[in-house]
Amino acid sequence: MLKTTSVYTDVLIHLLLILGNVEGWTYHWKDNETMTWNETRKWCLTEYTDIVMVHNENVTYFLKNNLKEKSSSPYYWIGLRKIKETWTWAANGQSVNYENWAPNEPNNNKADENCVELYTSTNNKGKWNDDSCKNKKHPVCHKGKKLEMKDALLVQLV
Ligand SMILES: *[C@@H]1O[C@H](CO)[C@@H](O)[C@H](O)[C@H]1NC(C)=O
Ligand SMILES: *[C@@H]1O[C@H](CO)[C@@H](O)[C@H](O)[C@H]1NC(C)=O
Ligand SMILES: *[C@@H]1O[C@H](CO)[C@@H](O)[C@H](O)[C@H]1NC(C)=O
Ligand SMILES: [Ca+2]
Repeated sequence: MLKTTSVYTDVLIHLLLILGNVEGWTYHWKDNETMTWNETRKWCLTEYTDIVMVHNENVTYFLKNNLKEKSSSPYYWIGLRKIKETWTWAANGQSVNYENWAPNEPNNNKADENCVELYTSTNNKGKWNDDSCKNKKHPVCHKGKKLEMKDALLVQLV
């Protein structure tokens, strides 16, 4: 009985992670492929809703806890890039108000850093860095479908 319960709990936790969501958005990424920022956006628009918007601490918290921890590049692209010197979210065209830069970033190295990655290293997990849009990193998308926790439970019972 104890064993069954623990397996059940395990499966449940796993499902909740897969279907994990923040305010109705679900998050989707690839750990085994890398793309430029433009390719990432294209892939997200095709497969999901858009390249991920990290517009508050709850999204940061979710990504910090679910993306794969890495000790070095490549990390993950997020949906923020510079348009006419303003950091702008691709998904809604709005400029940033919540920001979560790593120390000494954005530094616009070589005057060619117009896209933003999210670090998943131990020291800077969840922090942002501006980088060249041409570099290849893992994509993170979001999907706008409303998904409540009770729906996650329903899926498991089916
Ligand atoms: C990455 O993983 C996905 C899901 O497991 C798989 O469908 C895809 O073929 C993999 N891609 C590569 C390049 O290995
Ligand atoms: C990305 O796409 C935009 C708009 O389609 C284009 O203006 C820009 O040059 C592209 N950037 C790179 C690095 O390919
Ligand atoms: C983060 O989530 C908590 C709990 O759901 C909520 O109370 C809070 O308003 C959220 N914060 C933001 C900035 O949306
Ligand atoms: Ca930088």
